[in-house]
Amino acid sequence: MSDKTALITGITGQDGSYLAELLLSKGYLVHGLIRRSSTFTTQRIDHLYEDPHESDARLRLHYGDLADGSRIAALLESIQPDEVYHLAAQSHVRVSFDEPEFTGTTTGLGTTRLLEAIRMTGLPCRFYQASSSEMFGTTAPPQSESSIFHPRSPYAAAKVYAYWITRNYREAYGVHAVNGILFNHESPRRGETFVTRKIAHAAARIARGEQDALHLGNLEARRDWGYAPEYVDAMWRMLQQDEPGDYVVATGTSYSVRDFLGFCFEHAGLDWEKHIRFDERYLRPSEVPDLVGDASKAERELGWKATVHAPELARIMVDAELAAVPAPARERSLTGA
Ligand code: NAP
Ligand code: G4F
Repeated sequence: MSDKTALITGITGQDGSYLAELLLSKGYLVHGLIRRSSTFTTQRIDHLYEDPHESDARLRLHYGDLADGSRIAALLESIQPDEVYHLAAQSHVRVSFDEPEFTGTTTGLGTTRLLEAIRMTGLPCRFYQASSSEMFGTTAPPQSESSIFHPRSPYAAAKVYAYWITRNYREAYGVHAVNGILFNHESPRRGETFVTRKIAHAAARIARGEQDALHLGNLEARRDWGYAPEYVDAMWRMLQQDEPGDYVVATGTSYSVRDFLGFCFEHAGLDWEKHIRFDERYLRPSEVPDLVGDASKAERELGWKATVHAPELARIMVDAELAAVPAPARERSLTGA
């Protein structure tokens, strides 16, 4: 068991919740940064809750926001983490076209605020940056650590900036900072407006007779979809290396949105073609057509390899939706996300 201390930004998100579970299971003291909100946002980590009045609580939450550099520095000073996993971001590509400036200041500059706080406090902590396969954009697959970036959205442009500022703090100041270039990874905890969760949720509702149609955009885009719990293990492995580096994390297989629809609806006993409607509001001004990762460096150096691929992932996600208490339709058609 480890006696290390970690700080996770984005602990209330999909990846943050799985990473918190993983680190707690390894004996870490886990601190999480959460945003103040008028309603609770901790649903994904409620099962990990420990009474903060108990002195041996291993999970501790702190209010803070990526826009607030002085708060981040004060937290680092008091927590003194050995490892910082920076996962917080405005993470929705389609939304980033509506909110490009906000996406830049959180997804891009948020990384600088954390790295600068590490530099100013002089902490010898290790730093993980949640980089993204979106950075490759239109670069032809398979994409690896040496592939060229061609960002196709404000989100991807912000992630390219964050990738390079992470490398810069490594080269300029010797910070043990790594980029995990993760391809799409999904789970039953995936945000409800990402396409896999949207499809799995609708398939379960249609199977139960609670709705009839699902509106989607581009069905031809291809993604390399993996299983989120496996991907947070790769993050941890990266920070255990003696030398910091950058790693692609992916399954190496790609399927179209149309394929994923087929996997989910077939598993729910449905013919997807009877239920899908096109809605142009879900199209992006510029699209990323085809992502397939080459994760051979991660396999070689981290001993990491994906085992769950899209067909099994679809079954996991639909089963979780079918087992869940029926919930309202979650398609946010007013927003186009
Ligand atoms: P997610 O579910 O959208 O979670 C994002 C997290 O960031 C949430 O905890 C959110 O808090 C927090 N956050 C957003 N803005 C913030 C702010 N201004 N200050 C503080 N916290 C803020 O994302 P995810 O799927 O877990 O992804 C984790 C990271 O990996 C993100 O950086 C994402 O861009 C990146 N990534 C994801 C994938 C993927 O396929 N999932 C692939 C590559 C890279 P609230 O709960 O309050 O909203
Ligand atoms: O599920 P998506 O919204 O994920 P996207 O854009 O690939 O981004 C996700 O993965 C990135 C890694 O490559 C992360 F960095 C990022 O944070 C996020 O987690 O869309 C997947 C594909 C797109 O091509 C989109 O155009 O599905 C297509 N799509 C078709 N109809 C739709 C819809 N996407 C959404 N969200 N909603 C639709 O109705």
